[in-house]
Amino acid sequence: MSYFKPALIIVDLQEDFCPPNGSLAVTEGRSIAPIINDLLKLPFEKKIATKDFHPPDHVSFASNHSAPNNQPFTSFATIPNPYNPDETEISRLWPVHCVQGTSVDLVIEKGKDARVEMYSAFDAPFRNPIVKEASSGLAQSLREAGVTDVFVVGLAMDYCVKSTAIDAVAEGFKSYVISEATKAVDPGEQGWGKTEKEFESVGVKLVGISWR
Ligand code: VGL
Ligand code: ZN
Repeated sequence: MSYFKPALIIVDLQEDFCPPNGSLAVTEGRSIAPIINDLLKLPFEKKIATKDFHPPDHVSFASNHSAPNNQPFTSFATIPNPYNPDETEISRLWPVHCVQGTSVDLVIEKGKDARVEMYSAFDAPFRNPIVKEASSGLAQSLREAGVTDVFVVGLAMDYCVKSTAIDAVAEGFKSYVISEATKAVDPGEQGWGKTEKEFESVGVKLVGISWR
């Protein structure tokens, strides 16, 4: 019996590696995104993504070295070999890219409990003991970080954005939804209109961004 159990590993498909604005944009890098979306439809046993996630003082950033050997793309530095502590290696220097804190720090998987619909990122267990095991731990991790106010954006305004923003209030945070950064599933009054009124009644503030 032969045995085949494939995994897919998607490496560093990140904005900083994509045109037009990535600091280390790979030519035509973004063009692979739809192909990878198709590959994700195939029955891989595991589908894994990596994320380049550097601290600001990372050794690979040309700007962390001194002139004249600090030209991104063309300069090299002698640095420890990560595979052998007794050796060094010559490593290429890059523009600052994929710095921690410049994209998402935490991804919350939600809707994981097969029995229940769960729109909220908080998986608010205080509302339904059934979902206690599914609790995302988001409120706890925000509190641990000292967060006081949450700004919610994304899709869809009248479902998951709404539930998340409302649960944030229930969890004791000041909660805002940024109007330019969300869209509703249902058109007009049914979607945006009703939701806006609900926000008003529970204390979620629908705010605009003034710099754009
Ligand atoms: C990468 C250069 C620097 C990569 C990451 O993901 O290929 N390249 N950091
Ligand atoms: Zn890197």
